[in-house]
Amino acid sequence: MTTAQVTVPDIGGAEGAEVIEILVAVGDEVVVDQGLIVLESDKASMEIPSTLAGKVVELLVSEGEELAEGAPVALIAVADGETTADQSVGEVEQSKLVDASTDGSDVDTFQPSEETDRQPEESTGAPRASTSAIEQLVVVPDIGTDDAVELIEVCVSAGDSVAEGDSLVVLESDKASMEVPSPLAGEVLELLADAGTTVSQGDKLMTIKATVAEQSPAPERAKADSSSGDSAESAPIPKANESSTGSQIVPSTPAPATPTPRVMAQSEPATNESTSIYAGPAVRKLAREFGVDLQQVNGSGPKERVLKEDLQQFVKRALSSRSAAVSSAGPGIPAVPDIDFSQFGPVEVTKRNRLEKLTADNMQRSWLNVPHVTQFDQADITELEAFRKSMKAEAERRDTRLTPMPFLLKACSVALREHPKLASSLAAGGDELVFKQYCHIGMAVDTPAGLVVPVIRDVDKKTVWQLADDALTLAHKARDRKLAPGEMKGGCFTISSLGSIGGSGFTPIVNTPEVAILGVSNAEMRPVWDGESFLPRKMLPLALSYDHRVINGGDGGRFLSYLVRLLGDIRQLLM
Ligand code: CAO
Repeated sequence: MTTAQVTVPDIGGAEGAEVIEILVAVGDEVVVDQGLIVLESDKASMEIPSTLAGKVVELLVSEGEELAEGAPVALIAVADGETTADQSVGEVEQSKLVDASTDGSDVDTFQPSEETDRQPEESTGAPRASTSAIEQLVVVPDIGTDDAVELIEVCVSAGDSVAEGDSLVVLESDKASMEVPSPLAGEVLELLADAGTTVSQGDKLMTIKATVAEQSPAPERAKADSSSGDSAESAPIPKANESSTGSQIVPSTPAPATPTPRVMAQSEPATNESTSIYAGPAVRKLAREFGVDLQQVNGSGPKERVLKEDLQQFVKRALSSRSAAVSSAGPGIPAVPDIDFSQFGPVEVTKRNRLEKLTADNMQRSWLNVPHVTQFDQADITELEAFRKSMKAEAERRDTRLTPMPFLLKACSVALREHPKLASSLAAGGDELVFKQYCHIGMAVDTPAGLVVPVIRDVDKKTVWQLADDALTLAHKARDRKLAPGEMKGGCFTISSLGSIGGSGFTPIVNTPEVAILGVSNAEMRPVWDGESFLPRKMLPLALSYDHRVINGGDGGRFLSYLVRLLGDIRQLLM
């Protein structure tokens, strides 16, 4: 019994190919040409067959490992006298191939003749070669049917350089779709078939100017010394390599090349989840590396073929939605799945600006951290409105605008003075409450760029006219994007007024680290029962949202009722 090593043969120039599958286990009996492992490069996947018959003694590779030509694959124990260099000559088979080229005529061009049969080579040494160029016609291979099939994609253009194994075209029958790989490396000279046409076996696809290696006699392979029991290396020689090397084996007028098609998808039930989608080997490899299930990726290529760009987009989207979820939602909060809406109809995607993204983060942080409660009430502002309107001329004379906002600001400052908890903030991880001896109130402003909240300072110390000026100035600055960062800081409480926009009510989100916010909706005339009759009154809907960790229902209710009273009789603001 002798132990011999099987090594990786010439794999068509691939610098490193990944072991994606190990097909045998230690102790298995293998025969010559039986697949040992499957390698995948960015160009093709290929099975590395055993060059020896015997028992697998040791596997020298593991899945995921990158191998290059000459790397040891397995140790095989062979019966004495069985190990011959001739037996060790094997072929690399493209994995997942349809065996469409069993007919010798298909591959005549690349099959060594008796006279030109490759001599056994030394160890893993590739044949020494020089180069020359020939023009090669590529035709449709045996595709397992006599019927014409559709050419659904031409993957190359004239002038493109292709490596052996690169996809040239994609064909589709009613049973399966398959890639036709380039049987040789070279430059595409001319395309002879268009996408959308139907083709049959033997039809011309394209011509490729091939750069072929002219093989010079290889040195004799060192034979295993079976009597001494030493290990001997044997490197299988890939069929793919034969196809592109050796001037002896390329006729002066080359016969058409009939590459072996690679099945991409079959209409029959798929045995593994990724076989029922259209994708080339490079895309499949990439998908495996990223752990992406190709079933989830929408293909934008012909016949929904998954392209590399589709995969990149998918990964990009998955990463951004995940990082957004982790950064703003924290661990443990499941991310909302990222949906490709184009699967339902046409879409247009626009970038969100910085302000919008910042607002989104702030909102989500607040929503997730603060247990919100919202209370509703209505203030009778009939008198306030009458007074406000009576002061319009004066407002114009002062070059300002007297909307309900300055009255709301003033009323809130008075209500906050009476109920300071509503202007407090939580600190020290919830152990302390900070009461502020100032009264700065934020005012939400709707701008074309997004929502901003400038802060009006010392509201309690200002007159209604001053507050009207401040509100007007800050709203203009916000819309002109001229607010300084300091003008948006330090608020104790926020007013968000949608009154001029409309709506009868909404639940605002607390602007943390504040603990309460007032939502103001559209004031309307309503019939109000005074105990004897219905009276037409201008009613202002108010909604108070608060942080229930700090403000309980009683606090909120008392604050809101007090505010309603103040707005109902603004003379109290003087008290
Ligand atoms: N009910 C009825 N009318 C109202 C009203 C209310 N609650 N509030 C304001 N109005 C009236 C004003 O009186 C004014 O009319 P007149 O000129 O006849 O007096 C008109 O609506 C327009 O007011 P305005 O919006 O220009 O001024 P404002 O002081 O009321 O509001 C501002 C200023 C900056 C708060 C407001 O323009 C704004 O941007 N609001 C949106 C805030 C927002 O988006 N909040 C949501 C945040 S959460 O997504």
